Amino acid sequence: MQGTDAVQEGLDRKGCKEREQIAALFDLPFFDLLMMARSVHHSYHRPNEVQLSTLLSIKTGGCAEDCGYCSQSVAAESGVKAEKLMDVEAVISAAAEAKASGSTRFCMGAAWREPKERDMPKLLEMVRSVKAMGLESCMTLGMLTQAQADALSEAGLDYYNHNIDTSPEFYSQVITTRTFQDRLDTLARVRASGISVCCGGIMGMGETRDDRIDFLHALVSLPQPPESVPLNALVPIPGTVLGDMLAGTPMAQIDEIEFARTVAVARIVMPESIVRLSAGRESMSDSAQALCFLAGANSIFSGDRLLTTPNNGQSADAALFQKLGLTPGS
Ligand code: SAM
Ligand code: DTB
Ligand code: SF4
Repeated sequence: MQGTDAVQEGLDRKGCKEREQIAALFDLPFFDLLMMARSVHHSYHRPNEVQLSTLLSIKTGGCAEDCGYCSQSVAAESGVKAEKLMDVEAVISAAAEAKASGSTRFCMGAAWREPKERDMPKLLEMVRSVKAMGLESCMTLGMLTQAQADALSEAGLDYYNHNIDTSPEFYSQVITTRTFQDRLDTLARVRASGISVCCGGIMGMGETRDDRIDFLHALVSLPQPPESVPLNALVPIPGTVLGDMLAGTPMAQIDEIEFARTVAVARIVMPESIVRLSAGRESMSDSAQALCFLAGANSIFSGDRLLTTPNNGQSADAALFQKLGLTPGS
């Protein structure tokens, strides 16, 4: 194990795109890693601000993909019913509520392998309406063609969320219906369209430390790092492959210190990115969340729901922010 000075020197010399440097960060004593991450965080961000995003599932369930963690896959027996794409008016009223509750970004998620051409006009209208309300817009709709990415960009979409989810090596144990390369291809189209990239993954799916290193290495190896990096802790949903496999085996899920460690390494290797402490906060203690904020997480999903699972809710988050002296950021 190298000491902090040697790791810092390696970073200064070789940058943080080398796998070896990322592995060395993971190996640091926890408090040294936190100190380093906090120092990076102070240099690049307002240290006590946490940005709030609100999620809305605009098209729930019935998805043809087989992502092992997801309640919305047709392969899951989670009880989530397939619904059709929401109307623009209903999306606008949810966005108004999100804005009133202090969110600055509204993220619309659809359970699709990819959007159909017939859905595009409605999706573009949603983007324009959310933008007109003074909110940042984000969508996550699955794979995109270049023409679809360009049309969303033209409509004013600020961010597109498309996760690599895990390491290239572990990926095929989680999803078989589309490849890691498919994800990279969509990310390249999003980047080419001028939309900012939101890309991260899930911890606690049974992956190893090496997978977490390779996952972060894949993110920093993109032609440009994502502007926004959601780090999710697996929400084990009964009826999903991973939910059923991991139910009752808490050890298989991510250890809170290891999760905070992953946040800290992400903060150091992607200093300018927003790192979002995403799904999984409901099962985390206040202290575990505080560690993640200390490690450099500076965004959360606010509100009672994520897509199909519960989230901490506004009053719990307000109380936590009060305890920690955090303020909602822009
Ligand atoms: N269908 C689109 C797609 O997969 O690109 C968008 C929605 S999908 C639900 C967005 C992301 O949410 C996934 O890539 C995954 O990282 C995360 N996610 C889904 N279910 C989760 C769960 N049970 N626990 C943690 N994260 C989850
Ligand atoms: C992301 O990385 N996490 C969000 C968002 N992108 C779309 C989704 C979390 C979903 C958690 C499980 C659910 O509510 O179904
Ligand atoms: Fe479909 Fe997205 Fe769920 Fe995968 S994560 S099953 S693509 S909704």
